[in-house]
Amino acid sequence: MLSFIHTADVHLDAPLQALSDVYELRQDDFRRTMRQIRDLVVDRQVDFWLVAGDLLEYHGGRRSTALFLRDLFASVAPVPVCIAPGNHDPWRADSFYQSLSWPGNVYWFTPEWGAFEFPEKSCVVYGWGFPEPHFYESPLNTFPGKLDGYRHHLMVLHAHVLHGAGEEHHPYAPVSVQEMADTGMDYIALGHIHKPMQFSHPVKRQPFAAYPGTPEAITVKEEGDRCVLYGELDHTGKLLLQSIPVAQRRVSKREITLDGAETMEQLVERLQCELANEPVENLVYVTLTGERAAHFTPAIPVLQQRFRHFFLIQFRDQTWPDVDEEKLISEGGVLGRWLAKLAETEAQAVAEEERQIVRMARREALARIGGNTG
Ligand SMILES: [Mn+2]
Repeated sequence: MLSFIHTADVHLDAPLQALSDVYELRQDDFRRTMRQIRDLVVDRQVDFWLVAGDLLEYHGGRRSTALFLRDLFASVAPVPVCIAPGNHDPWRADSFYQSLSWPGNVYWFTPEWGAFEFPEKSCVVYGWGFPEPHFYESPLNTFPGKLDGYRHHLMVLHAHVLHGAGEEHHPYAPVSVQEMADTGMDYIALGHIHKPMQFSHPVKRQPFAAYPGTPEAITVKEEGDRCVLYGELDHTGKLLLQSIPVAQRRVSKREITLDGAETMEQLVERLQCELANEPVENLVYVTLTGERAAHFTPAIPVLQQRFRHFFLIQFRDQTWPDVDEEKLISEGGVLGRWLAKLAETEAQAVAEEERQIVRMARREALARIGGNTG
């Protein structure tokens, strides 16, 4: 049996401007998550730690963070740490990947295909790394093939797995599921896509490649549990994959309607009620939505202040005022004609999707008319 921990897309030292004053605290979270992954590697006594790129940013990555990684990787020795650079951390002469001296258990993949042999485990780990932030071809075009005489074959690769037609010119190493299957790997540890995803082998009908997703949320889109993958490969090549949550904090996106609130006090009370069960350590993104009294515009700075006990909370106002649409339309002014046109378009919409878009436009129009441009 062979086992591994698969990590990707940690994006240490990424320029996350939206975090403003909690940026360094988040960087501390990211490093803590890396330490937690290290503990999994040690506690589960895995054979490999596979890191599929976008680990430490090429632009803005700090020497101290590189030193942190060096010490962290040294602490799992002799477990091999196999790293394939991605588009955010390409294999460049002036990157810390090349300028720092790394412990002997760290194996770097480069723009020349690499194959590290571990005879005592009867395993080869193959990999390739980005030379530049963009790479328009499939790196698998130049894969030299499997080595003979080994039972297990693993690959580490930062790449964009193609899903449909028209994506062939993707700038981040586009590869197809068929190309991956043709390599004959038991498992391909992928990086790049921040959403967890597994790919089934077209013949064997079992997972053989996967994106673990970000282990700690980078953007507001990365909600809920964030994980690394633990994998076990038995002697017949059967693969077991398990997601293990590791994130320090979760992103929580909330849509909250004003529900008739027309004073700040009523609104704060409503939000207190809605957010009562929200853990304070989360990154909370609240969108205020629904109709509101035309005379009342929520004061966002007041909300930010009143809910500052959250680690991070951001409010966005997408409410629309209860302006009298029919009255405006009957008066026939420019605003009335705008609303009449939108109502007509909505009535004529054939597809539900089209209707949704027109409704969004109508809300936007009402918000502008009500003087709130969000
Ligand atoms: Mn990437």
